[in-house]
Amino acid sequence: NTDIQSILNTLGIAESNAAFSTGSSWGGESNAETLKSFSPVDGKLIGESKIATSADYESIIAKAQSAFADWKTVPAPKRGEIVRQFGDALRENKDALGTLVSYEMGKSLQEGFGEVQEMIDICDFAVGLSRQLYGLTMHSERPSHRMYEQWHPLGIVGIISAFNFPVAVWAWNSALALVCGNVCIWKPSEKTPLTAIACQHIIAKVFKANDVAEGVCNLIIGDRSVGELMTNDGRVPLISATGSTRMGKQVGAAVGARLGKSLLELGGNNAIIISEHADLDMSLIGAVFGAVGTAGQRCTTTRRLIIHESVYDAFKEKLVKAYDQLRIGNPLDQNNHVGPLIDTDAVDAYLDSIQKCKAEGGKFVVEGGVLTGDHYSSGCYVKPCIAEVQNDFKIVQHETFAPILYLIKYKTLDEAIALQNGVPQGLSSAIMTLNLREAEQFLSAKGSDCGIANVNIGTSGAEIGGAFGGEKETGGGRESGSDAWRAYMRRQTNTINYSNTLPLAQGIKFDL
Ligand code: UN1
Repeated sequence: NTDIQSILNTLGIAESNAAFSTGSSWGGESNAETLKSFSPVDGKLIGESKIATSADYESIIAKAQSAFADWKTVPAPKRGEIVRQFGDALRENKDALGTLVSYEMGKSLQEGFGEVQEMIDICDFAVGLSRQLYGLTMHSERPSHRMYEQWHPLGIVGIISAFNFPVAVWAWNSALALVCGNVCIWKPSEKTPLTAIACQHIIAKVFKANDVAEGVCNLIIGDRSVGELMTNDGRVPLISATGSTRMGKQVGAAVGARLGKSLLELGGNNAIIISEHADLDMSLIGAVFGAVGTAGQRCTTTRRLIIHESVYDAFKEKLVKAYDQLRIGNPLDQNNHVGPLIDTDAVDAYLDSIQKCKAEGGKFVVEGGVLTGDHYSSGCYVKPCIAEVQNDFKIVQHETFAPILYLIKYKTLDEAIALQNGVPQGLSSAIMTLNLREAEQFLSAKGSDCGIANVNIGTSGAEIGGAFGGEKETGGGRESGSDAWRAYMRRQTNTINYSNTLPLAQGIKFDL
């Protein structure tokens, strides 16, 4: 743990116990309550921070508003230059930040580094984007007229992120929001405040070195009441929220009631179809990483395998053997495959889902359970498990954020696609097949109904270059690559008349 202490020092966590930060200035009312961050790795208290009050929130909004007044006038490529330097600062801090992600959240060290890599990649993407925020030009129906559209910044973007990707999701949102000319207020998950504070230190240094106004990126620590201040606030035109479908419905309703914009990234119930034409060895890696990576706590985690009857038994046998070899333990030890769940509430939800699955008739081919003993003293380590189920079980229709994998058998591809689509969520999906007809049908309009559909790749581990998000109860938002930047801007249509008359559109005559 001396290592962890030196990492906390490197990242500047040790000296901050604040409820909020506007760029480089940290604050919070002195009587504020504190939020404690315990590591799921060993159960130890890592640090604590104050919880923001509504007065703190008001001072953040004021700083953000005044920062926006300057930032929106900075040319986009110059904003891109700041984001480029932020990417470099992340490169310098990759080891420290990735390790803290692993320790505070519990994902494996490699995945912690991978998460910081996603942040670096989105910065690179945003830098290029800063010279490409293209609008279209149109032909006017009137002579000597020109029409075109421009994209302008929105203002304050409120970012609500989840514990499972405690830093990358903020970076996807803020890197794009910043080059688009917005300012951000970030409310991280109350389960992972320290990684957020580390990120704020990193970006604040870049701002300071460039004389960028405080308040371009703001951090506000708190529970859901702090999130509610933002979702109900007309001064925050866009709320980008990642989390459960339950949370998203509340956020969407609150933001919708004031006709604000929301970008929602909610639950998944992702399946891989394993066809009779699949390469089973490849499928095994995709399925097992998808199901147990991040201890089943990604929104893209593989929750269901829909397996052709002719390969069902053979594949099940491979899975059982693979699960037997999984090493569960301290995620900072690179020999382990699976780390802990985020907290003991998550362990209870996992146990409850196993019970419910059994009650509905699920048959476990790999049993679950909570691990005990010296190495598991946090009480957050569980065994990844596998159950044979029917797709219409209530528990199978529900996203449990834990490593529980469901097996379902199919006969025809049409049936497999119907099963894959037959859940309320629509985030990620995949088919394992070497058959072109099957692959193309899966990707066609009568195929997967998800925002992400892969062939011979599992459901998790999307690259940042594509638009990330899903349909139905996943919320419909798209973040990260492609043209997801448009969600962070407002479109303005401009028509310019350079003639010496004023012709009206649609041929309307209006003479005085
Ligand atoms: C999430 O789980 O909220 O595609 C994001 C993936 C990662 C991002 C997951 N790149 O699995």
